[in-house]
Amino acid sequence: MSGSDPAPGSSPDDGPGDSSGGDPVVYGAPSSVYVQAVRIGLSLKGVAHRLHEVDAFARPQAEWFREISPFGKMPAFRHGTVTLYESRAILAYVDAAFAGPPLVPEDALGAARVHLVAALMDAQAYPHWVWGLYMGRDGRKPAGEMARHRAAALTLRDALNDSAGPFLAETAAPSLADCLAAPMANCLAALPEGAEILAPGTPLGRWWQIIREIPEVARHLD
Ligand SMILES: N[C@@H](CCC(=O)N[C@@H](CS)C(=O)NCC(=O)O)C(=O)O
Repeated sequence: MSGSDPAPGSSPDDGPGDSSGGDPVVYGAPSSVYVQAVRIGLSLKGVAHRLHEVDAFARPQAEWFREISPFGKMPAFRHGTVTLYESRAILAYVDAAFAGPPLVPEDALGAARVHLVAALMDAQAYPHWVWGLYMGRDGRKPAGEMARHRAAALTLRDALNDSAGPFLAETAAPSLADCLAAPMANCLAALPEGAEILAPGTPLGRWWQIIREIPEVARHLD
């Protein structure tokens, strides 16, 4: 389904490569939760893609990368003449441009729920689950800061547990929101807080048991 550019494509200085050949190209590191989200979306749609490895955390960033990702964040994306950045925009494009199961429902409320959960992943899950609890694990951040992340992480858990499931935005199949949420929950799952937030028997815990086993998702989780 997906491949990874070999060594020549992984140097930050050798340009974005040729994306005119058909398959979309995702630029970023396979360990990035946002890169994983986009790759999950492509796989769920059944779209073959290439990963062009770029480490957006490395400095200096290559000029060609800043041209396709002006804020220097991964992933960036190319499909023929189309160039995009920001995971939610990329996923929306992938959903609309390719056949395959929809990542956003057509009905107004269903679509709104997906966009709400996707927004929560950006605004709450990334800063608190990933950047806060995961990056601060094993005493890497001060206790006071960790307490703030823990409180926000639990508020997010409570909001997500309001969903009737089976997927996070109450869709019958994985949506754009699940593409973003699965890699972030995967960071959490490795932590003591994960046992609480993804507790079996809770809506979020049941979701995690299902989503992590879906092959198109599992193959991109670190
Ligand atoms: N809102 C962006 C966030 C992307 C993002 O924060 N990516 C991180 C890696 S997970 C990154 O590239 N960080 C590099 C940096 O901040 O220098 C999206 O949805 O794509």
